Amino acid sequence: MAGEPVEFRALIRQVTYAAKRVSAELRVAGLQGMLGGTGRTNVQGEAVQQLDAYANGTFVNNLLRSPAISDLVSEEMAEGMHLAQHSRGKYALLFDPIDGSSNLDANLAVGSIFSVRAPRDVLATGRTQIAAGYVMYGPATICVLAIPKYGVNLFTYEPTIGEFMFTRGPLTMPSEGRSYGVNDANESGWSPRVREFVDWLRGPAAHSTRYSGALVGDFHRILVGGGVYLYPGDSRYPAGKLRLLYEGCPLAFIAECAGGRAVSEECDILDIVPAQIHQRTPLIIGSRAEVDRFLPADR
Ligand code: AHM
Ligand code: MG
Repeated sequence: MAGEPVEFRALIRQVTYAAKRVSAELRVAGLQGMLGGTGRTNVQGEAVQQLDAYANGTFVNNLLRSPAISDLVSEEMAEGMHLAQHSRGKYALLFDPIDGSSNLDANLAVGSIFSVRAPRDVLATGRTQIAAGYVMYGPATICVLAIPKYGVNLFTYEPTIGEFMFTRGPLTMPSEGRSYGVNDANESGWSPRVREFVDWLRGPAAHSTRYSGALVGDFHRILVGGGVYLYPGDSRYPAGKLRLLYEGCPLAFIAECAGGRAVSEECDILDIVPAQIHQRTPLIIGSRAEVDRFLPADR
């Protein structure tokens, strides 16, 4: 990132600093009474966990320090936040502070997802993203960062010195894989096309099921090993469950940067023009072979 503007490097530093604080809190949350819910629901009607609130506050407080950031959009905030004191900031940061919150109480992997845009592009297509990444809090805390000029690179957190160290990259997603991830309890509410696709994955394509309940973990498995993750529309969530701006778009940007693909049930995720900040989308993401089979690229 040596050639990037100093403001961009400062922004990434603030994001990774917030992630280090979250990583530290996750490690002791069970000892600090920080597991379990807050008793509140967020704008999406989902129960807010104590760690969702902690992580959101940690990201916001750190990002407020960066004059480069003029706008924040978070899964945990009903409205976007415009920082009048940084109105000349070049960037908007859109983020999901804790992805996979239902894994928290079971001490399973969770993540944070982020997307960097110009402030004027918050409601433009995902192709306008400047960079995107995620942090996965698993056995190791890792950060995957996609910047078109450098590709997709992986950094591992070294807690004894408190730094994310370059580990490998640029990463290329395998063109096909052997596993798929979907919540098959929703099968009765899927469209015939989704059912047919999952039948193909289970049958002729002989994929194994791998579904952890945290998109970041399931996507990361596919980034390194190939395959496909899907959360299609169903009868409970006709427009899909996942959010376009801070889940679908950043992961689609990373997938494309690594040679993979991400689609809704109609088009490429990065071609969708968002109507509002908490918009949901179906998401089918992963290796080209599987995603092209679901929605041919030349359709
Ligand atoms: P969250 O950001 O509120 O945790 O919701 C997103 C999560 C994804 O990480 C995960 O893939 C999906 O929701 C799991 O949903 P379900 O429990 O319906 O399978
Ligand atoms: Mg999420």
